[in-house]
Amino acid sequence: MKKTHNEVSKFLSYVLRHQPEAIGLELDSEGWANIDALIAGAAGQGQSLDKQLIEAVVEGSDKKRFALSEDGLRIRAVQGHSTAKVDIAFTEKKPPDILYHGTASRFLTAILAEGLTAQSRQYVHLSADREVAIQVGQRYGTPVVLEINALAMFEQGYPFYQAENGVWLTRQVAVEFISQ
Ligand code: HQG
Repeated sequence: MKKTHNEVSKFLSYVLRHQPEAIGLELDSEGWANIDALIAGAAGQGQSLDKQLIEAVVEGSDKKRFALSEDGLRIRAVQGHSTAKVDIAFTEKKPPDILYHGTASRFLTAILAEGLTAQSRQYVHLSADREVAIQVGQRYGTPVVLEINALAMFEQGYPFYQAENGVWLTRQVAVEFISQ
């Protein structure tokens, strides 16, 4: 049966952010994979993909999760990695005064005790848009939006980065920079 774009997007997130070895795929340190190798690796797991479908999913991705190389031969996830194989050289960027982090109410006690940590990913993910943060928090339960004093953090020497799709990244956020 033909896969939906959502199914393909989830599969691409899985192999390009988390488990490339699940299909024997090589990612370079910038996260790039050869598209033909991805298609061949997926086929080996009974997952039928073709280049046109992959391109349509990249183009249609609501959060612009993926990027194609200029020559069209390679693909990567632009953020969200947990695999240690990838270490994207993001450029440091001065953040706005406030950034938002959406989480679930059940995580609040731990977050207000130890701060935000990257959990299984490489970075804590932040958004300039409160609405986006609500949607992110909804994935895990009753959403709560935390306000992060990003500029104050930056001015105290904590680096911030912005992925190609606009998502803000930092390694961790100490409790003193978090308010509800
Ligand atoms: C929470 C999606 C307990 C944190 C989104 C979050 C995002 C803690 C969860 C991107 C904690 C980790 C990332 C602590 C943090 N104690 N819980 N000390 N510190 N947490 O999925 O930010 O659709 O790894 O609040 O749009 O939810 O995949 O991170 O709830 O941009 O493209 O631990 O994923 O994008 O969850 O989401 P995640 P996230 P995609």
